[in-house]
Amino acid sequence: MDFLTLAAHLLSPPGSGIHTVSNGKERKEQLQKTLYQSNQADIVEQRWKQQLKDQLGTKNLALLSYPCDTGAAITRGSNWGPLYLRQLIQSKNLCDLGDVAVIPQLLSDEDTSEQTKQRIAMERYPQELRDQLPVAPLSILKTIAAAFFQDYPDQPLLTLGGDHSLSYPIVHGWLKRKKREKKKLGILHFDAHTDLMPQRLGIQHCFATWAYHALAELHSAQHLLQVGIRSSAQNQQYWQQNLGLRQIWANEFRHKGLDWAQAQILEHFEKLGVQELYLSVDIDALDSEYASATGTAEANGLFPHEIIQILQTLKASDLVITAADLVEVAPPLAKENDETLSWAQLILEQMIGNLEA
Ligand SMILES: [Mn+2]
Repeated sequence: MDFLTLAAHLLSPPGSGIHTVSNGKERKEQLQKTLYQSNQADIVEQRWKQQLKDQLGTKNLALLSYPCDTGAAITRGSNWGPLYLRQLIQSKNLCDLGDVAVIPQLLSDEDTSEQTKQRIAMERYPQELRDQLPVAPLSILKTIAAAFFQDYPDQPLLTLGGDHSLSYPIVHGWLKRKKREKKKLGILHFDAHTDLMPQRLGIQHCFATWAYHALAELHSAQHLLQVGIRSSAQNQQYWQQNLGLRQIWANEFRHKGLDWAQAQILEHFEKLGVQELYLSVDIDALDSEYASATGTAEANGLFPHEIIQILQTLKASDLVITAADLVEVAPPLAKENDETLSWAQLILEQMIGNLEA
């Protein structure tokens, strides 16, 4: 099935991915008024689909929202990330793919019973497509991402999360399509955590495992570079020796400085001959002083300007970022005078600057 056909069944207009009837609908209506000058469902749907048709296949940045945190644990709330972040993006000429239409009690189809899948398909999909379409959020994302990169390989994609589990399905689709062009590919990953577990409590695909699964699909483990790590059951040596990837931990970053870190990142990817990068930014890479509205905030992290400057340096280099995500921003966890969203906005603007041609 092509992307547009899938989008009609698996995505919904920006803001509508969290099913709200009365509670919590104000922000959705506000966003849709801003984007489509209406909050009437049928008009919003019509204008969203028209814009999609006009913008798909151009070089305009495609934006996908994943309003789901079922893949997280500890403290939730990042399902509201996209609705808040979308409102902060000023950039014109976006190709807004909309929201993954989320059933918040589910994660992956493989973890969902046949009975449940059938019941949801009956509710959501036309009869002829019921046994073909996924129902759980991560599985929907995997199908959508694969179709997007297949149909529009030259259009950059930014995904707003949501919890970090979203990165694997996107990276999977990105790698699969780009490998066909024999491109040399790498992943740059900012995070306080490694996300390198093969599984967590028996769940294969969740926020703590995405990088492990992405690693297996890269040309070699060295093609994944993690920056900002500081909360891990194992030390740096363990990860680098056992899995073979490259990490820059937050303490080393602080000790040796931003200029050192920038040079390391550039040199590392250049030495491998990497041409295109996937960028994943977990907001908890930032020090908890700057990012407390997130599920697992950690002290002693990076400063916003450090991430921004690294991205500016990349922009000036030959390394091109063609897909990216910003994850784990959880607005409901914000305390009084919290500035997480302002810092996230600054980083997001730089990310968009990197992705736009
Ligand atoms: Mn993470």
